[in-house]
Amino acid sequence: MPITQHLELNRWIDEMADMCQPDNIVLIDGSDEQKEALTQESVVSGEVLRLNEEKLPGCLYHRTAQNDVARVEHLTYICTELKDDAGPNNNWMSPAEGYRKAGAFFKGAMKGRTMYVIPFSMGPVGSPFSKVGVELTDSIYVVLNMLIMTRAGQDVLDTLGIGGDFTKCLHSKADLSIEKRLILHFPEDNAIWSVGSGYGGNVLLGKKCLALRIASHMAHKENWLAEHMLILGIEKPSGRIDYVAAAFPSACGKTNLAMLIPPEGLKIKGYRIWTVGDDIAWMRVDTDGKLWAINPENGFFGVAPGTNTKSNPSAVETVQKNTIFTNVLLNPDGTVWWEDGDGEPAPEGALDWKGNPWKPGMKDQDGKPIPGAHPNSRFTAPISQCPSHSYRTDHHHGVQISAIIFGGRRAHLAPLVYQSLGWSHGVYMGATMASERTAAQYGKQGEVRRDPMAMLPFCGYNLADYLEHWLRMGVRMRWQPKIFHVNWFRQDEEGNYLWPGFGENLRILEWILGRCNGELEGVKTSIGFIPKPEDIDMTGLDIPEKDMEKLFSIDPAAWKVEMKDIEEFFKKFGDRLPVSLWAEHEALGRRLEELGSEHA
Ligand code: GTP
Ligand code: SPV
Ligand code: MN
Repeated sequence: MPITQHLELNRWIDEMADMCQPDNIVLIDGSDEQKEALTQESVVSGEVLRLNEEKLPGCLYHRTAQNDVARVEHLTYICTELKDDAGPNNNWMSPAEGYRKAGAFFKGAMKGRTMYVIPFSMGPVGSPFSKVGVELTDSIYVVLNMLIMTRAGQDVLDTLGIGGDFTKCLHSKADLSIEKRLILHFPEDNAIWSVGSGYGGNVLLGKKCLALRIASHMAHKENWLAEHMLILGIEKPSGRIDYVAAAFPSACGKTNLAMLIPPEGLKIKGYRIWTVGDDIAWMRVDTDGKLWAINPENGFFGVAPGTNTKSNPSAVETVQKNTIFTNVLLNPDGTVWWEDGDGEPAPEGALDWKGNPWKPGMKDQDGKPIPGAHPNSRFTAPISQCPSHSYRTDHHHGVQISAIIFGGRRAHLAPLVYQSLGWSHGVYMGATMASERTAAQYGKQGEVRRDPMAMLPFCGYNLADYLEHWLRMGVRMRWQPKIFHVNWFRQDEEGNYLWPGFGENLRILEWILGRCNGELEGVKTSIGFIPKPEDIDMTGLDIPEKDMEKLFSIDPAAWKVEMKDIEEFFKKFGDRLPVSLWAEHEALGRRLEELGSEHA
């Protein structure tokens, strides 16, 4: 019997099964019974462990291979016929070479294993904003994660009917060797091939691969935006909710901002926060000329270290049940622990993310502390378990966006917040974003790299065309969201953060909304508008005035150095980079000459 009613899907499954040679093929229907049976099977095989049923009901524990703990940007490719269509921002292979190289690794890779067929929807099932994918995988861990992160199962197949479009997503762990690892995207074929990894961003193909790399390509053609952005709503006691979308690079605070808890000092104002999404936004200009956004995901794949009842109480509450923990420390009582989390790890019998006995304060041969949890250890949890989750997450049409916020980790240079002078200056601000590298990807930590709109690793086509697309999208809107840049990570001379961050960031969001709603005047500087000091509500927060000044100081000399680096970056894209971005660049240079010193 054919596995589904969809002719092309059946044909493709057969073809992939011929190549991968699984022992059998199982369709994921989305039922609780099947999920429980698969969980039990993976517990028996040791792929996952069940955690303490009393303290963490329904929770699972998983360790990845030690060489497989983050996205691998150097093994991630965009395979288009023309190299220029992938752009200097992507690794490139021709589709023929991609299929050949990865095909060799897929060949027979599922022998002795089951191939699971996961039909999933990014976005509410059946919404015209949503896209369907089908992932074939030999990993139950992937299935269990996809069941949380996406809407998956029979009802997705039902909407697909016998001929609907879907993204063909093929994944095999193969032998998990890094030499045979490739994450390939074929935007022209609407296909993804991922082999040799078992880590989240490389294998949960609905997430970065489909919802950003493939979707950004689709969005370019279909006139919408697929972005690495959180979405959050801020409700005033009057009942009005304003929504913002914010792009920060990986491990730079999206999950935290999306679940923000108002700080003590602002409680009296009665704000309520609604979490719509923490990682990805799909945004469209509707017939009203406004920008509307949905979160295509259904769960969080969040960074564990640093998550505690003080920094992010909503995340802590979210992960108390039905959560998969990956690469954290395992306590002997079947609970979990990570650095800067809550509680103490048990002194005896705790096992670190590698499975080795671990005690606080352990050091390696070079005297470096051995972490109990990997710095990129993660939790996978349903959005619906978040105490601030928005009922709008299931709305096919999403929410209307008032402000777009860009940001990164900058120890120096970028002020706490500033606003663009207009849409194209805002696109320039996003295009010139930079951030210090984190543990979410392989490479040297801490190094500043340019990461336009936090999309450098995720833009599935030439980034110059992407920036042009952003400029054009602005023209399509009759009502443009205002654009801002924030930096929660500015440091003093001793390397201490000047701004407390987390819940306190609401003070900055408040200013942003005040600007959007025309209630507040800004101070015009060479780089954009900054707040009048009295316009940031500092009730209950004691920061010395000189630190606040440092947080907003603009150093024209440092900005000129920055501009040189931006220039080098822009030049990589040659003639394809929109001229109006060069014009913005020159205008900034002129403003720094004219105004810079006044505000230094
Ligand atoms: P991805 O899931 O990789 O896309 O990351 P993310 O952007 O969602 O990052 P997340 O919110 O998980 O934050 C990552 C790290 O940044 C955590 O260690 C947080 O503790 C830290 N962090 C988040 N917000 C702030 C802040 O406002 N200030 C400071 N100093 N640190 C923060
Ligand atoms: C990121 O690295 O930006 C993530 C985690 O959100 S992953 O899904 O691994 O890409
Ligand atoms: Mn992310």
